[in-house]
Amino acid sequence: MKTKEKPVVSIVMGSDSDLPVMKEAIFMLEEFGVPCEVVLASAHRSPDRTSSFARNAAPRGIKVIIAGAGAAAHLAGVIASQTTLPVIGVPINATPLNGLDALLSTVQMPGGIPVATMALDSAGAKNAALLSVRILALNNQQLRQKLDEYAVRLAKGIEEKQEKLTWSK
Ligand code: RP5
Repeated sequence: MKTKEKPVVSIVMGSDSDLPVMKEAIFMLEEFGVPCEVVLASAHRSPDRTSSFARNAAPRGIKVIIAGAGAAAHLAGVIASQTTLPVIGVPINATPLNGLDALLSTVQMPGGIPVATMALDSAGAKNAALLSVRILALNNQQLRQKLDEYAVRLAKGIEEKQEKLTWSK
């Protein structure tokens, strides 16, 4: 998938079966007006494509990489080993191990190769996008403002829920 604007965030997925989860990251980046691209590359099934993607991301102007994968999820780590861009990993529940396999494979990187590992599944995909925005906002005042407004909306949402809250013993 390509956008009209030059993408600054790459959302990489190990399989098209990861899209229902990773679309949360796409939606969130759209909400913040951050142009992204969506790339299919598998650490195990297409290692050359993954390597080529990782090595060419920075020269193409990509600033942050989000990598979502399930099973023995080495995608984020393999990408992080071939770029100095920040890499955010989203572990996905895709096997009978309920995502524990992907979580451990993504989070437990050896010292020297960092991967910022998010929560499993949709919350992780959403937070990966928000973390990308926070990184980009370090030198983008407009994005910082949008993050502040987003935080206000979150807080208001809780207050509204409080108003509607009913309970009985
Ligand atoms: C991983 O294996 C993918 O990221 C996906 O989560 C999982 C299953 O892939 P499919 O068999 O659905 O293509 O590489």
